[in-house]
Amino acid sequence: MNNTDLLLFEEQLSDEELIIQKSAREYCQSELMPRILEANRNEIFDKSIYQEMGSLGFLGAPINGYGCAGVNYVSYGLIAREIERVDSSYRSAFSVQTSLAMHAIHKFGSEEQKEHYLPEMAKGNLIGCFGLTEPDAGSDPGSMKTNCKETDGGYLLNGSKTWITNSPIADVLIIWAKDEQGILRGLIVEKGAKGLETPKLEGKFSLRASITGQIFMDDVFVPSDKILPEVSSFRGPFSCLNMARYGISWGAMGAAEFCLDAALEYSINRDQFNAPLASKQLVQKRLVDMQTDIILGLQGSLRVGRLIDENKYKPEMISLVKRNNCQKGLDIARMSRDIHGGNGVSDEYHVIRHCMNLEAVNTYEGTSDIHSLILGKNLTGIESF
Ligand code: TGC
Ligand code: FAD
Repeated sequence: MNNTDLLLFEEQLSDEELIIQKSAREYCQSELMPRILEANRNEIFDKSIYQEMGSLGFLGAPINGYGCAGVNYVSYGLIAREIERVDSSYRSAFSVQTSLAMHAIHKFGSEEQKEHYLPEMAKGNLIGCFGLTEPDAGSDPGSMKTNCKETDGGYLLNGSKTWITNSPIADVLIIWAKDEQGILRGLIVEKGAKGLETPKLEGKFSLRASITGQIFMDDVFVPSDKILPEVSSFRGPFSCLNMARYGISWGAMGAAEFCLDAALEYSINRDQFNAPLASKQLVQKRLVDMQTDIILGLQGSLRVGRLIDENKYKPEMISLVKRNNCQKGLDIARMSRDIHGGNGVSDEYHVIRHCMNLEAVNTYEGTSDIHSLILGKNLTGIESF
């Protein structure tokens, strides 16, 4: 038993899960960690990361067939945790491709759509994005204005989306829009379509190694065979969000683990008042608070993952771990930054980057407050959105 794995987390993993965890950790530490400082400073997202992740079977990992690995949801969570131990931007890239874009096509697409898009997306040759949020419809996507009207051979799509991960570099855009009857539709729009613009959002001081943009659609023609045939309500995008939110609950703990390890090492090695910082009771309490929240947060995600794998999950379980782990992850990152003193605001120590990232992670995929309200509705039976 080591000092950090007090509840023997790893004993609960199968041999296959341990192998996946090990290979994910090795790739992330050897290939992603050396790139992140410059990528974060200069807002670089290196598209070849998608092909690297594809070659390791990470993209669309829980999907069976279509060139995907077909692993369980616990393994998917373990991959998210390892990626976000390096940076939330890279986990965002993994989540959007796997759980939002590929999952939407796999769950709601036609056989032709699956065969056409999924193998190339699994290899990282086609990059996906997921357009739900609009300038006036964030927490309340039901009030979206983006619409599609039937025309000869397909639909004409009009509207705008904002805060969309990957939109400026996406080849395959999953767009959510209401039709003339007010029914929600999922449409696959391809890069280069006439009337489509995807500008980058500038000035983002969180997830700087992820590219985020807007989507403007002016009479974009979408042929009938690019409509996702199995979606006709918000159950569609929310089902994708369930899986992405679950992955985030693991990822936030990966970032938190990095921050705890950094705070531990720093406080053991830094002397003030003739003794290591780690010898001070105040510092030890903070380190132990961090450790406790990580151990319990990982147990929560593991339990939800097992329930997803047994097909026994409810969305509220996912809200519980997304909300808890993101909030705790952010608190841990801030504590670690404080323990690092002045050095804590230097990106060379990496914890300020995790603080900045976890601000956005706490907000996207349903803000902390929205998950409180989902859980509040479940507890009281009273809706309060
Ligand atoms: P409501 O009336 O409750 O439900 C409408 C329909 O949806 C169904 N539903 C769900 N189905 C599956 N899973 C869930 N979690 C579901 N939640 C609701 C529901 O059963 C109903 O189905 P049907 O067939 O009967 O019509 O919907 P509402 O409009 O009252 O919304 C409730 C609320 C507030 C919970 C919802 O709007 C919400 O979750 N808001 C948060 C928005 C959000 O999470 N946006 C995320 C955008 S994507 C993103 O952030 C990507 S970041 C990516 C990255 O870089 O990692
Ligand atoms: P608002 O909904 O305006 O909320 C503002 C504040 O009000 C929050 O604190 C919120 O909790 C609170 N609030 C809202 N409603 C209530 C209520 N009923 N009661 C109490 N408090 C309330 N979206 C996509 O579709 N695809 C993406 O790929 C994507 N990527 C993103 C990447 C980044 C970096 C970021 C920051 C966002 C991304 N988003 C994406 C958008 C994200 O999902 C939204 O920002 C999020 O859902 C919140 O919406 P909003 O920003 O409009 O905030």
